Amino acid sequence: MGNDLDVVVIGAGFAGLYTIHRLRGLGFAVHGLEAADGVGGTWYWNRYPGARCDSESYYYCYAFSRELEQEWDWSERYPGQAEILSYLEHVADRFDLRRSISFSTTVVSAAHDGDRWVIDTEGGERWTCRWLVTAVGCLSSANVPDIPGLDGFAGEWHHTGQWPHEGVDVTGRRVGVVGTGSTGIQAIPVLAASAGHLTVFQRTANFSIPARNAPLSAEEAAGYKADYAAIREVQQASTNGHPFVVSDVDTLALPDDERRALFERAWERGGLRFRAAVRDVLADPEVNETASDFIRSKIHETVDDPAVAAVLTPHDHPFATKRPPIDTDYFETYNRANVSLVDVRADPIAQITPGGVRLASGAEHPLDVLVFATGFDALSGPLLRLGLRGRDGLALTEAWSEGAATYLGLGVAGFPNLFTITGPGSPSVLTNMPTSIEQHVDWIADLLGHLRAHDLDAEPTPEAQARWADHVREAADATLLPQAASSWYLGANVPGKPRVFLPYAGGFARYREMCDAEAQAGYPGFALRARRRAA
Ligand code: NA7
Repeated sequence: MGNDLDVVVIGAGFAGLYTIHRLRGLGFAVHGLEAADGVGGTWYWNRYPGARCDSESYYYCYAFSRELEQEWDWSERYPGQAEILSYLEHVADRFDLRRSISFSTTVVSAAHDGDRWVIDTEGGERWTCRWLVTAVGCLSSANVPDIPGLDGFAGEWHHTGQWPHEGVDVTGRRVGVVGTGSTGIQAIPVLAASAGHLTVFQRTANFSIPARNAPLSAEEAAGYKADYAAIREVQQASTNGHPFVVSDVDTLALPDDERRALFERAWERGGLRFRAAVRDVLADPEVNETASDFIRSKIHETVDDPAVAAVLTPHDHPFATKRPPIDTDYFETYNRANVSLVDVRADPIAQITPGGVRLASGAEHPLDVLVFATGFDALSGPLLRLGLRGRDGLALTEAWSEGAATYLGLGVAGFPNLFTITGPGSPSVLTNMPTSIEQHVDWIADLLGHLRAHDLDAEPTPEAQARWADHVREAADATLLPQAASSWYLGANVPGKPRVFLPYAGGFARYREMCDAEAQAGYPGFALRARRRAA
């Protein structure tokens, strides 16, 4: 097939693997380029202690193959990193995908030459294709804070998203963790169990719900397998791509004891489903406050030292307006003698010294290992670092200088024949990712079939893109989500990043219907042009 293809797919995680499978099945000459030396994407890189998915295993998986659904056995309620990676490796083998992927191949630039995409790699290879599909993930561009002195740190430091494959032995060592998002909240209890001393540097106290992870019994697994048709139907009709419906209970109408009992049941069941225990949790501030208050009371019940509990208690954003973590013994960990909590909102990190962390007050925290659980340049970051150039040399960095803008999260005006799986402006991180990914890939596959049949090129029109940007903003503004001022949904975690609400908050089912309507109407939001060939 050589290096000239119909389609190049960048990335070999959940999105890239399915794209290759789907497009190959439609007879496209398709090839994947992957920076890592294996498949897995997020689950290849995020090998930090405690790394686990917050979606439950029976639906954090592909739905495109009934056979795959029945063959694969998950061992726990929430799948751990190693198990998800094995699953994706199995998928790559089962569908014979590896022969269509070049590993250890990092894309450094991709430019449209008026006819084709020309893609250059770090290793000096060049690939060309008619259609370029990015499957680079939403959370793959690590955000390491620019703290003075890091280069001179005498111990070892790691970002959780680039964790060494051989692991990090923290036994008996003084470990610091910066960050208490989903990642920090997963890693902290596991690190604390073997570290000599663990110091957590917290900037924002976070709401967290117990995951209640447990082995999956044979009966549970068989029940899910027997029920898959119904499970998938609920997912497709849902707001978040999860197989449960949001309760219709109006908490405000309940007497205090009944409301408390309702939240207690949701707390005992655990997981992201807590959000669905009552209606309007993300729409009505009063409803949200009942949930927020309940979680605050749980923190105070769980943490022995009231002063530590107070620092751990979130007060600056409503519950679930930042991505709500789920945990295993997170708040309990602060009762251990070898764990201390440092409030870096009150006393910020000023410097990393050779021996540890120094705060603005001058307080020193000696460390052997420093862990940055500081998140990612989300959604737009992975696309911006690809060195994309569209029509007439337009750089994506320039096109997005005021913030990321797409049509449906699937394409960018000025970038012909480029399709972005779970790009900014799609529901992506607000949903169960495999569900969104499959919907995107299927939609793109249909569009590519149409373009091939009619020999067309496609790119979103600026008008459609502007309308979509307005709609994404309106959808976010109809919720409490924009109230979390420091959220990565808004780009607020990366210094200098424009503040634009990045994911589409209008719900997966509604989004899917809009995508279907776009296709049925003949893609009116795209300029479809008879194919131009370079002279
Ligand atoms: P997040 O959710 O972005 O969390 C990052 C954490 O790191 C958060 O607590 C931040 O505090 C903190 N942070 C970031 N920079 C700093 C500096 N400079 N100093 C102190 N603290 C800092 O990333 P995660 O990896 O936990 O989760 C990402 C997603 O992965 C997750 O939501 C799931 O979808 C999977 P802040 O809140 O900004 O004050």
